[in-house]
Amino acid sequence: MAEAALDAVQRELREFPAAVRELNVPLAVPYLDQPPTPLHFYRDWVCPNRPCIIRRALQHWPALQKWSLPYLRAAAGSTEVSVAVTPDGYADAVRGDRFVMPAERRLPLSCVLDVLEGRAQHPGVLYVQKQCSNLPTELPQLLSDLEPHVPWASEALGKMPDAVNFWLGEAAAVTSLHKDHYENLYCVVSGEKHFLLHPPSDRPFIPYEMYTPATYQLTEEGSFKMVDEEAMEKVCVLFLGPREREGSRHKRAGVVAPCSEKPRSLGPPSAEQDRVPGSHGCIAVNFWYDMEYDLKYSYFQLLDSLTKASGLA
Ligand SMILES: O=C(O)CCC(=O)C(=O)O
Repeated sequence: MAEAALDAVQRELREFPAAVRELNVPLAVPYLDQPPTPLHFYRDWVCPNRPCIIRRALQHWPALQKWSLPYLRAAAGSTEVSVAVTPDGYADAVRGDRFVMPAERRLPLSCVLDVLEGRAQHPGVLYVQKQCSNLPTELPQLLSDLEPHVPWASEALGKMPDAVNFWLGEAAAVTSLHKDHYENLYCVVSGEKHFLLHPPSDRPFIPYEMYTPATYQLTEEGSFKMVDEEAMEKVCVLFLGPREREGSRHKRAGVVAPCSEKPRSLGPPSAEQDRVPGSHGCIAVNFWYDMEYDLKYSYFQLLDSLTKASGLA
């Protein structure tokens, strides 16, 4: 009897992602030709947890005309920034039985620009990506090139952003599958970013596992060592690498392919994000607005608990 109940729960969970996608997850992320009003933004995108790509949303930002690698060098070249350095471009990624965080270097922005422009070499792959409002804290001289928030989003959400982050990296720098508890307005100022998004309803097919945390250390000779973070507890990480996606369980499900990609974007994913590769030297800023911990969040937690309890993923 208990086994029959477990089978039934697992069957429901397996069928759930496809049912949700059929009901309201479009295969491609829709484009808007202009920024929405706060009301439309909230009603059509935030409330139903739908990502969108908004064209012509940043036209009035001086950054859109100004920001290039030479401009960043002139405006902030001597400023030290935190740079994530990895051997292969994957920060916060699963490697074997470890969850590995990048080595963090403080480097003048000009060093990163030298590498991006091919004037110098640095071991590993560089990514300026510290997600603690690194734009105002590390590069305040760039702030006058953009707005401090996205007014129609702030009005829709009834709050100001918690963090404004600056992203600049090599093409090989890829952000791994993860989920943030934020509404994310991601603004690509120069270059291209590809986001692959999973709706939260895909949870039954997205495996979370416990991994020992470790950090890359960059040695004097320029090689990388993986060092365990002994003081840290094991971390629960979702991991869906290319190999796992090919795995039979996911293949059978037929639903784990991410739903879309967004090359140049401004919109709230409200969703799990898959790998995020960008073009070489892509310059982006994103605004994180704290999300509402409403009934949708609780339903997601229930889905998460049922998925774990039934041993599905
Ligand atoms: O641009 C990236 O590499 C990742 C962006 C991201 O993870 C985020 O906006 O939360």
